[in-house]
Formats: sequence, structure tokens, C-alpha cells
Amino acid sequence: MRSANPPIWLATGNKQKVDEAKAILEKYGIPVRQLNIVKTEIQSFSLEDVARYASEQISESSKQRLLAVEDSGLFVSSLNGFPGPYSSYVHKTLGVQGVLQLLANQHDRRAVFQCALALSGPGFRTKIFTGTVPGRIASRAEGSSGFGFDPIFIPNGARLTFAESGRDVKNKYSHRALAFRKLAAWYGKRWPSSHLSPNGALK
Ligand code: ITT
Repeated sequence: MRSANPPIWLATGNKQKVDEAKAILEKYGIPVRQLNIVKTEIQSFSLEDVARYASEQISESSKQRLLAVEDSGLFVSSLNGFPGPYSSYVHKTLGVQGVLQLLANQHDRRAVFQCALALSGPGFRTKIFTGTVPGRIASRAEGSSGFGFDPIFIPNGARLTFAESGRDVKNKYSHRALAFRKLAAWYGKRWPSSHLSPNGALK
């Protein structure tokens, strides 16, 4: 028998990603668990390929779980999309200040955050859900909420960085929120009871 509302196991070392995923998915009655495991990250320009490979590989050893891997990146227009798939490495080496320095005196500050979310599990082929949020790189780092490049990313239509506006606002617009909401829609078709409130209304 299919278990009721099985959890999504998110394989990541980044606890804040898990907290964001929980805030989004638990509204739809979808439980989220962190699987803190070392992933194999292939060298690829495609976030999708990186996420898919890791998800399928981890899923090999726990086939009954719904296993998700998410790979995100910041793509800066005037740097021809850099750091993109290298965002994690660039964040560790240059950091937020290093990216600001690369853009010193640069008028074009457009950038997008992209997320590719791969979901593997029993009875279906790996699904990919994507999300993109366009925005710009701030002139200086502002705010203390969130993680990574949040202090320098301002989504289109906003004046504050994701780190200033806080998690609730970020979770309305972010690349991750868009991808996880697509996952929620897919999940709701397979486990419809997850999307129902106790009174039977749709969440
Ligand atoms: P896992 O690979 O273990 O999931 P990670 O933090 O390394 O965790 P990614 O490879 O997906 O995650 O992210 C690449 C980098 O992009 C990461 O180091 C962050 O600095 C940055 N990043 C990703 N999502 C972000 C977000 O929502 N806000 C700000 N920065 C983000």
C-alpha cells in the first residue's frame, strides 16, 4: 500500500535550504527531512544535470524514499553568467565581497538565481522542477537573513535584498520557492490527501 504523504528527503548539507523547503512544502502537507550526505557533484554547466546525477545516485541505495537534490546558482549577466554552476566554489573562495568587486563600476547589474530540483523515487522516472528569479546585484551587501548570495541579490520589483526582506518574502519569489511549488503540485496529484485541510478544503 502507498504510505500516506511520504516525506521528501532533501540531500543537502545546507540546513537553510531545508528550512526554506519546509516552509514551502509543509503548507501543502508534505513532510520534509534532511539527508545530510556527501553528494557526487559532476562537472557540468547544467544545474539540472548536476542535480539529476546526484539524486539518482543517492536514490540507488534508498530506492523506497522520495529523494530530492537541489542545485542552485547565481548567473550574472555582465560576467557572461558566471559564477552559475560554480556558485558554491565562488562563494567559498571570493565570497559576496569578491562578487561585488568583480562588478565594481559595472553599470549592468542584472543577475538571475536559478534552481534545478531533481526528485527520484519508486515508480517514476526522475522528475526535474526548475525555478528562476530575475533581479540585480546590489551595490553593497545588506541584511542578515538567508544565506549565500542573499545579501547582494535584489529580485526585480523590490528594493531590498533577499537577506533584508527575510524568509517569508524570499519564499514568495525565490528560484527555490518556484521549483518546490512545482514539486508540490506534482506531489498533490499522487497524494491528493496532502493538499486537503482537516475540513476537506484545498490548502
Ligand atoms: P548543497 O549542495 O549541499 O545542497 P550548497 O549551499 O552548496 O548546498 P548549491 O550548490 O545549490 O548549495 O548552491 C551554490 C551556491 O549558491 C551556494 O554556496 C550559495 O552560496 C548560493 N546559493 C544557492 N541558493 C541560494 C539562495 O537561495 N540564496 C543565496 N545564495 C544561494
